[in-house]
Amino acid sequence: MYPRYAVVVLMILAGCGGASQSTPSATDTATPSPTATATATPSPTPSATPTPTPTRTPTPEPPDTPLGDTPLLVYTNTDEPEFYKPLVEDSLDYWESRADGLPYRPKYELTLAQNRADIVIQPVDEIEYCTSFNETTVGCAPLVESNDRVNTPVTVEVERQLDAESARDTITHELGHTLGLDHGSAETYPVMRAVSDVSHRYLPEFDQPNATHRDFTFQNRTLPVYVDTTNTVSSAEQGQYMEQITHALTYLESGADGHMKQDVSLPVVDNRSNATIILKFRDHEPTRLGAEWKWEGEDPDHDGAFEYYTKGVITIRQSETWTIDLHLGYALMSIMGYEEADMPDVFTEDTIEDEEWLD
Ligand SMILES: [Ca+2]
Ligand SMILES: [Ca+2]
Repeated sequence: MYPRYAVVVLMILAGCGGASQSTPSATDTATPSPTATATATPSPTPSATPTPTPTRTPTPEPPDTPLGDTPLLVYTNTDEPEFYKPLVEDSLDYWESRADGLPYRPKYELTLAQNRADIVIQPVDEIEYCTSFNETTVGCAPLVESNDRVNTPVTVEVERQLDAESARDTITHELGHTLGLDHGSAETYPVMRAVSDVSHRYLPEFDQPNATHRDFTFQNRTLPVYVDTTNTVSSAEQGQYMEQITHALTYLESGADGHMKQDVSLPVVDNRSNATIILKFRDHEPTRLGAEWKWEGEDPDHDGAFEYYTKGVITIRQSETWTIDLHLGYALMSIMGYEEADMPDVFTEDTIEDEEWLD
């Protein structure tokens, strides 16, 4: 989602022309006449007081834009100039080439001198404040309208984790706000849409440990299980299946003979949408015997790997009902992040004889 605009700081530009006050020069003193008789000392003749020359007050020329005269100088405050420079150039070109329909005409120039900048492009780890912002906000800039007078530089924030295309679109969108465009302009300028899909790039400093490197692949230790036997298990078999399933779940909940490193809770639930684990059954195929599992997860650091799982789906294909608990236990421990070497032997022995295990 794009941001809304932030508060514009208004400043009155006061004219400060006016005459300066001259100090009159010292008065001359008349020399007394050299006669013995006292004569009246003539009054000193005051010198003329200079007339101050009024300074002409120039009529200020209005600046080309509320941000100042063009070209507006744009500085990007980043240690990744090679990433941002082409994106910023694209964004500036976008608006320069559409100047005719804009509230005022922009002309831009990149600068390497931050102290001369009219506009600073500022990549940030996170947008921390913006009008109407929320956690999905990826950019922020002030809305600068034609009659505004603003303190420059104005800052255009963009989240660093955006990939090149999303960063460019976001910078373009935010520059649109500095040109006085709000989200109502989206019909003419689609880039001004309030909400847009964005993509992220992987930045090593934001890396979080992947699920496969954590002790437990889920965030929560309670994994509700939904058993889906629709069209696959006859009502006559339901009891046997549930006995096997319950055996596997309670075995893991009780620690799997010391092999579980965490306390887990695996309640069976009636509602599929409440479940973290979905258990399904399929007909036995000779080449696909046993359990298959897959998972979904979240990738908050955008490195292409899940940091934690949110859902697991286990499908069991078996010819022997009595092996369901073994297949299920193995699949569950695998989804939770356990290697085979860390599982109880009964799950991994070549010849499964669990008649004794299930008692
Ligand atoms: Ca990671
Ligand atoms: Ca990740």
